[in-house]
Amino acid sequence: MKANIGLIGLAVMGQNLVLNINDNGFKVAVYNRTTEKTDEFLTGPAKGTEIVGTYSIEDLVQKLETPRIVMLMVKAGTVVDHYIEQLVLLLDAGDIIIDGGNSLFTDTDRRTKALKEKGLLYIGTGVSGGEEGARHGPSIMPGGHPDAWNRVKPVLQAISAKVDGQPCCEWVGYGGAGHYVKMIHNGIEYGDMQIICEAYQLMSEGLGLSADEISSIFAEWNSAELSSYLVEITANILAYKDEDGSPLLDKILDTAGQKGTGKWTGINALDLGIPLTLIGESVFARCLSAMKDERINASQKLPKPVNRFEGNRQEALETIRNALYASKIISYAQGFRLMREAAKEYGWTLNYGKIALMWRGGCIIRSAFLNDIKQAYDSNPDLENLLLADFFVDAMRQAEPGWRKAVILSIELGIPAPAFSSALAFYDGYRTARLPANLLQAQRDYFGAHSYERTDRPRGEFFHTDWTGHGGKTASSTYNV
Ligand code: NBP
Repeated sequence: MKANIGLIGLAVMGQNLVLNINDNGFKVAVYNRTTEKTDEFLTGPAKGTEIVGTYSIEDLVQKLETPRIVMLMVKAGTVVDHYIEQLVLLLDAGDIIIDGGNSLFTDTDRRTKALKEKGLLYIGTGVSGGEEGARHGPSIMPGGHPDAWNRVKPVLQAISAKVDGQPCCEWVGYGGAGHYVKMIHNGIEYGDMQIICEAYQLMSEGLGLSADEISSIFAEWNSAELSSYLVEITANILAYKDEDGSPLLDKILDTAGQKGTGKWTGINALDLGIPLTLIGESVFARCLSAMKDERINASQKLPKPVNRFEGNRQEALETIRNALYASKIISYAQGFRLMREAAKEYGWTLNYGKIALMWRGGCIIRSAFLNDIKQAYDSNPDLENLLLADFFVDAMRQAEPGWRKAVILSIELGIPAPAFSSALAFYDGYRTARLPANLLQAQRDYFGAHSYERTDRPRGEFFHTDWTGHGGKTASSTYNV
């Protein structure tokens, strides 16, 4: 009997997805560049299963039923192109290639179009949930050639996580749409992690709480509106002891790594002109953390405020909880706003409620809060911004006073809270009808004759002033970048 699907790439994600697909009653053939890994997999985790090993791409393709489905679970970038080039020579029209790695959405767009020319159907799908998710049910965000969807839907929905019986896997849109939504997911993941880290530092350095005390606080927060996988694992991490009985966390070097999806999200936001401040700050916070030696040097030369926390701890904890919740709302509002702009720019019809549902289970950012987002979009699919949904208007109203106090506390104590504070600055800007950009436009016109619009004249009419009395009358073009 031929295999239903072939999978290339037997690292952590590939191996676990294959076992998951096998558990769901589909026969899988596998291939990996390093053949020892294939052998180790077949004699180890895959022992006793129906999984078939192959040692060449030709053999893998021959072992598949037609029309064929080949899934790539390899390092993003040129490795994906390398495998596509080989597969194109072996596959027939109507066969499907799925890239389940973290590919850049513009690469997926390019590949979808190029393979369509050759009669092949390409899917670029986000897969989130790490090792555990891949094994027991990840969140899956497929996009690409729509004709491939009905054929791969039974497999992808079967292996995905389920929430209230619904699969966390739905068709996202044409070309790079699936990988785009996965990129935004990862950006939001960066943001969620950063705000949790800021809460942790305020509690440890600011309020002087121990790792065990902070662990209990996160565990308690995990039972209400902040309930999420990342808060849950944070409580576990803080409670984890090294061999000598002290918290392992205290011994972990404070330099963060990154693989690029947060950076891509920030770059895309800059390209589309959408403020994505919280994710941007989260990427920069990782960059700053990596400048360890420079920071050590600066810590000896640049004195910190001598202020100490002297208030009521319980009240301060409540303000930090407010800051975490409000900042999280800002981050998701910014991320969904960026998706809305991308849909317009790239011609996609994105279903934001379904995206929230896909993220509700299986993935790293899964949280109770995504239900509230889904409900907001269910009641108004054209919602311009999550911050304008009644539920979030109320939530922000309640959290704002505490959030402001937590930011003030961080400033007074000299503890960095870039995501908490920039989110608050964004919020204050977003709900301000008149910003100081009038002065900015005047400055641009003064030095560069860039012209400005007037509040007492219709929009679209541009004026230039000779501010010094010795400038010319010629204005610059009024294009916006
Ligand atoms: P990796 O991202 O580490 O990729 C390992 C796979 O790529 C192996 O099969 C490896 O083959 C193959 N590979 C490499 Br590396 N260079 C190659 C080359 N030059 N030619 C052929 N094959 C090559 O594995 P992963 O962490 O399982 O992730 C797989 C994909 O899923 C990535 O795109 C990743 O970004 C994405 N992802 C990862 C996670 C996660 O939590 N790890 C979560 C979600 C998505 P070899 O065995 O011969 O070296």
